[in-house]
Amino acid sequence: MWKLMQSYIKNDKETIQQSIVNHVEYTLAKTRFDFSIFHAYQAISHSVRDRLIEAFNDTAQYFTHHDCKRVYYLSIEFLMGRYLQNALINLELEDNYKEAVLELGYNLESVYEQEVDPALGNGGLGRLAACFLDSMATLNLPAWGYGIRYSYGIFRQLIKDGYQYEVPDYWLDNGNPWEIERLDVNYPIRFYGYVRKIHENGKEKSIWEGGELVLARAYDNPIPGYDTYNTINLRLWRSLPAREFDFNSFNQGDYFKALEEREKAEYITSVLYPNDSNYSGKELRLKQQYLLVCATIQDVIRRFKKKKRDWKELPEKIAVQLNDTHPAMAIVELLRVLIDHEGIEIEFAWELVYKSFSYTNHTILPEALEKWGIDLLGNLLPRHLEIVYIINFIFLEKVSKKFPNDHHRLSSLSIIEESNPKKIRMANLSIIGSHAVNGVAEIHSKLLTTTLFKDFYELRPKKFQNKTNGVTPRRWIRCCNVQLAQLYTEQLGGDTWVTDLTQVRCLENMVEDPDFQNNWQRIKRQNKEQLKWWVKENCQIDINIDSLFDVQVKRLHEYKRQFMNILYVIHRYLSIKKTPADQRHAKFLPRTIMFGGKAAPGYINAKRIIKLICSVADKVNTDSEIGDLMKIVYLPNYNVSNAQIIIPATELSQHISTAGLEASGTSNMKFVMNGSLIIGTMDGANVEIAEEVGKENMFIFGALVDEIEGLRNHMRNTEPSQYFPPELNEVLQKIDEGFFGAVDELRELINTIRNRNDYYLLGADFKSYLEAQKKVDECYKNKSLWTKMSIRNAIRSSKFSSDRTIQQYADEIWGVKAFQIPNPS
Ligand code: 26Y
Repeated sequence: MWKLMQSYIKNDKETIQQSIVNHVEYTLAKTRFDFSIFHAYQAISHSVRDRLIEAFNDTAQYFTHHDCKRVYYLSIEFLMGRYLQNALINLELEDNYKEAVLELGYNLESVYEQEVDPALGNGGLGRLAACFLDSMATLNLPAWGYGIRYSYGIFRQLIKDGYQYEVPDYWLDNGNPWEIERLDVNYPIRFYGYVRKIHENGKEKSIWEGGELVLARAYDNPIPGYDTYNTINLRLWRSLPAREFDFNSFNQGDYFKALEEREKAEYITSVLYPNDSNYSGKELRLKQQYLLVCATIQDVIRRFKKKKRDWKELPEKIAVQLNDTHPAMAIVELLRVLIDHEGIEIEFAWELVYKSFSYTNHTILPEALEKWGIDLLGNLLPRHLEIVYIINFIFLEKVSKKFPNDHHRLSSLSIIEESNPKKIRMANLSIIGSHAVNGVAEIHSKLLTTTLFKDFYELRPKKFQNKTNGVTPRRWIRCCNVQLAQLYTEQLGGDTWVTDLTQVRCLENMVEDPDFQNNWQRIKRQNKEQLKWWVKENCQIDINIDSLFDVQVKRLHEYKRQFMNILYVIHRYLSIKKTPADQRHAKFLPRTIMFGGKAAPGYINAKRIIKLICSVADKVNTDSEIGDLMKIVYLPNYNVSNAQIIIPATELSQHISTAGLEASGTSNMKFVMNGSLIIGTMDGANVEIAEEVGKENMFIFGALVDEIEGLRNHMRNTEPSQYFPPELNEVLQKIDEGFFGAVDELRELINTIRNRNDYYLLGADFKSYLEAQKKVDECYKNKSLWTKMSIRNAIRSSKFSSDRTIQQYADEIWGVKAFQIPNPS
């Protein structure tokens, strides 16, 4: 019988201090009489980790004892951000530590700053996985995340002379107090080799052998839930040389060569690919994917087999969620293990597989869809290629029964693209191998069924679902906006809103309350002060605290249209210049326009957009006629920690993608929760935000998704100078004349929208963007109106809690129930 032991750890101030000091002395081997803030951070983290580990072990035991169905969330990226504050808040120990640490001579907030950001992700998809872990822990779901422990996370971005420089992010330099290295959890991973066929009991058997072996070692990262003792796990794999020695090379005396070969194994998990929009079929990337998948499936099966049971129970005991197609080889890998190692008949094995898997799509951009060349795949994973062909054959047979002689349909549904060379379409494999497929916002899920996956939808309409994204209110309100959190707690008479965000809706009756409005404004102002300080420190620019803080932070991409934003900024600048000096302050409201985000290292146009923004910033910020009417800032190295400062300080945030192209967006949700107003298009989750907060509380503009095709045709058939509004032509001409310098590269940039190839329709949306901006200015003049709109945005945003999202996944896709471990204290 499972029994909960009394917790060994006390959380009074003295015990906490003792544990910190012990770690200083015995873990770090530093003297307890004099230690730096960095060592304080390390010792505090170890002390918090001790508290996590108890709960972590108990939770694992509890799940095993109850033999619950488990969820495995597979993702090639987890963009976790800093741990310490989040862990303390989820354990409800922040106040205890604050006091304890202060007496030891340190301010806890400064200690937080010591932590490097574990940035094992690019952007939206990786951060979503991190929010989901927090919600799965908080909702007491028996869930684990599986990913890769890259030695280098996303690069650190430096901006020099208006150009982006990429610096490697060796985040493990100072060790990682949060992880638990599992020396005893190592799985062999094979690459290359060949498939040998043998006959056993009249049946053909496939044996994959030869090639190279490496090991995947587990590193566990405890994830505490909020207001629960449950603590789940993020298991990250690191590649290591296999233990077997290559005796041949050693015996032939080529000792160093043999060692060199071994060292190569470590390279597999060394670096995160910094591209999130343009697929390129690199072998190393496929090795990373396979390592994740192969180690995870071995781990999952080992856990399933701990108890003696029938294979038919597999889908009742496991649910595997694929975060996009990156881990989709798991489908083939599980099938391979079942048929080749466990000797299960393929039809039955296949049923077990697709009932266990589900797949989330995050983009409809064709250039981001994964397709592996069959040569590359067949060379690295020969048995998997065979199995893909078998899956495809069985699947297409069924299709042709339903749609005889429909070759067009068959070729669009096929896993194999009949190009030269042939390619494996990972999205098709993922759909065929899953019982549920979902998009990440209503409009995106709808587009999947009507465009990209139309043929699949016609085949199995019930497979397709929507799960609108969400973000965790723990990190994105409670941690990053402490004062707003306090206000909510005071007003609602408790902090249960942190796990039930729908409660803040009750504050609707406070919208008109002048005291509440004042508090609201005071909090925003303090957050603005903090950002002002950050900007001074990191960009050496003084910004006007009374100006409107206007922010666009996200990965640089043409479809996200940072380009359109800066073109508008130029227009605004030119308009100020044209206005007589004595009328400028009456006519224009001061604005601070901030941009931030990384460009993929090889994405030339994205880098040109950064250059344009910085060139305009240079010109405007040093123009004495402008003064503090306008400042432009490029916030360097946008990441999770900076976002926690930027988002609460923002008054207007921009989500202005061409309709149909942003699957969801998640920062839009974070901004709204923190009382920012949105200027945006009817795209991604903006559409649902408008439903929740009311269109009248946003600045919506631009073409709708059904208008895009018509506009593109119009654009291709019209002279750009005629189809562009005059304001845009003027701006483009200024850039062309060299008004902002860097003529050659900026001309290349503007040529991407001239010459009838304005694919992202900046020209078509520019006019309505100008009008929306005008409304922003009018509205900001009326402080009380703006404040009311801001409050309404925040208190109507509860739909976008990832708790809601995860509950829907649990009920409608995974079929898992909560198991809450009783609190021992
Ligand atoms: C294959 C490779 C080039 C690749 C690597 C990373 C392709 C895509 C990605 C990442 C995509 C991503 O982050 N997508 C974003 O996912 C968010 C979470 O669902 C969405 O909110 C956002 O709209 C979408 O762009």
